[in-house]
Amino acid sequence: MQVEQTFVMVKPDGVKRGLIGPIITRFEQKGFTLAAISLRSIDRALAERHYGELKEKPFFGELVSYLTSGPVCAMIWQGEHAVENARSIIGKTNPVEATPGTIRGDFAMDIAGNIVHGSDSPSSAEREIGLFFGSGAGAAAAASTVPTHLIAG
Ligand code: IDP
Repeated sequence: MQVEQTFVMVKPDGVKRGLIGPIITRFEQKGFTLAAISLRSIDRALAERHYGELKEKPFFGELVSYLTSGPVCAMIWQGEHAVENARSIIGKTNPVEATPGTIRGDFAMDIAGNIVHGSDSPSSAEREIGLFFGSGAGAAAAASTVPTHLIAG
């Protein structure tokens, strides 16, 4: 079986509120393996590329400002059906609709501050892992027996 990877990011409000630990715990409890982690700031160019699909949305400017408002915690998590399993424990985009027991259902109130991101498909995961960790990082992390800890500016 090929291990699937997904890209997960604790957004600035999640970092500010001290939720990196509880979010990591949820992923570990579910059965995921942490493959890489990086606490870092991101600039507008990276935020715009990450959310490029949403650039026509009326909230795009607000979204980019939100994402660049403080450090984020970028992670690669791996395991079976990693993308779908991550989306399932993260919960719906709008915390109002997110079921209690999901991360957004338990920790967030508002769609503009929904504290965590998870890739929506395996191809998005590959693209986002490349954007945040560099191309080839996913394969290198998958081949490693210990998490790859990366510190970036
Ligand atoms: P997802 O994060 O659940 O995959 P997307 O539709 O890809 O959902 O939206 C990306 C992010 O854009 C959301 O997580 C949220 O932070 C933000 N967002 C989505 N819709 C709105 C909105 O109506 N107002 C403000 N921000 C929004």
